[in-house]
Amino acid sequence: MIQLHAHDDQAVINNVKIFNNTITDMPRFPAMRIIIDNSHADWMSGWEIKNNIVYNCGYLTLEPAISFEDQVSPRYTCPPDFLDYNNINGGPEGNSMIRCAGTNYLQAHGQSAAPLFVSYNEFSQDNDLRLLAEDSAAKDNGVSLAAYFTSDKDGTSRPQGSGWDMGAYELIKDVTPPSPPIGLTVY
Ligand SMILES: [Ca+2]
Repeated sequence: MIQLHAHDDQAVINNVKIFNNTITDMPRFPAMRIIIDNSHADWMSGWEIKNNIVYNCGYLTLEPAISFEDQVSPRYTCPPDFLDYNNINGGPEGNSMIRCAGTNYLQAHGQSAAPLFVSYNEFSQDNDLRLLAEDSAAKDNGVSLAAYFTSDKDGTSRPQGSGWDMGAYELIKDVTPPSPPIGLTVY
């Protein structure tokens, strides 16, 4: 879980960037939880949360996948473009919602289908969370963050294919041509 908590009048949390993470298997808790209970109105200046995959986090209808909580009162609305291009799917037990001070928040360019990983079993330590070529949720659906970085967790340069992938790994296209047929008899 990524949790940030601003809890006194000196605490302002600005310019937080959460980019291209893959977060899985935290059912019953949000993958990201941001809490404010101070008096600053400008606490979210410069925030960007983009290109992340959040899968099987949150809890059914009860706990969102990403939660922004204002414990004083709902004094703000989430800015319209700071949280976008994320692939959020509830998976077996989780939730796909983003909640901002009690209101559900919809991304302009979000993806809600389940990402297809190379291997995945719930709670397994052996999962390979790279994308399968058949994936259509996260592959090529991200936004360019080249102003900040241009490679993935493995060092592969981004983008590959037609666009940035969501999540920690950029799918490397298989460009090897098929082998010629052998043993072929022409009649
Ligand atoms: Ca790509």
